[in-house]
Amino acid sequence: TTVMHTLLVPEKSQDQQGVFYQDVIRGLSAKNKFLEAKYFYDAEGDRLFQQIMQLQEYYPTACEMEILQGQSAAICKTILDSTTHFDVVELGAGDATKSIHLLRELLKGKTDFTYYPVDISGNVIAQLERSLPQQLPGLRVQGMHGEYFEMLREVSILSGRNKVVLCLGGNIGNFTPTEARQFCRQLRNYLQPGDLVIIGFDLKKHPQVILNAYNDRSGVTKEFNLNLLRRINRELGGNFDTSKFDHYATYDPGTGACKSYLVSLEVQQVKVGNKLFEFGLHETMYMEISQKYSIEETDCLATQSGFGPLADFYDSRSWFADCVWHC
Ligand code: AVJ
Repeated sequence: TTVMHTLLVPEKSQDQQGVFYQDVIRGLSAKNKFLEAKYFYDAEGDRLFQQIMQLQEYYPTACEMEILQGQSAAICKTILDSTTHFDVVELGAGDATKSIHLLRELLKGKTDFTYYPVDISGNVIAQLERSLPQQLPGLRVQGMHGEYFEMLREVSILSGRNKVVLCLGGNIGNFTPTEARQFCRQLRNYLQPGDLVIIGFDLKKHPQVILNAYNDRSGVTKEFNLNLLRRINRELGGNFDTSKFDHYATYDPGTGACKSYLVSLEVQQVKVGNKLFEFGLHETMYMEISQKYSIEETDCLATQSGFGPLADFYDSRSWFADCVWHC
């Protein structure tokens, strides 16, 4: 297994770096330059996102925590009214600090279920498998390290029960509405009648509140965006000078799209690997969408992707919703 390990691991990581490289080249070659937000999360990006979640201006984490701390009993009842023979799958489990409240409640219900946290980070999964059984004695944890849909397929083989799929944190906001519909349809295809999903959505609210959350005064969100340029420098042999880029966030209350850009502060050339890219003065690079929804729009998304809305849980300000849908 040592040989397998040393042979296979570098090969895999090289291949993943290959995909990263190709995605970056494609984004920088486009007429309107862009980079993909999924690449924000290297170790430094994880650390910066942790910092974002502690910002005064960044409300979604606190909102969803309030929902799960305060209403897990009600969410649990909604689940138990719908199915008693289920396992729980969490897509993008992270450190499970939110879902732990729901898991505790489900354990109290004396239902015998397995918790399958899915994450693309192997570290995250190893950590959860160690810490969760200590925090919640009696919880059966089976970590799944890999891509969401591949892992969902594996869970369907392992579990002969209904699935309760958690997709918390508002991560669905990183999809455009069209992509979100595709994602939900694909999710629905992996599920069966009797299964449930619980998806966290950041809701439309005063536009200034939203803009401030992605344009914090201390500049952590700017660093979070610039870190992707540094990551390209580190991993792909780039030479971005991050002092020559500004961060620009916009929110359109009409569409609910909150978008981030980096703006080139001068005419410059940037090298990535052996390729050169020209930036004009004030040319922008599109970095991320954080889509905001009304509850009518989440209902519509459910229906359009083959789910039925069952119950919605809000924080006290109705800034965020955890939506329970059935298949
Ligand atoms: C991890 C996608 C939920 O969109 O609010 C935070 C990422 N980007 N600040 C979000 C993010 C800038 C975050 N999600």
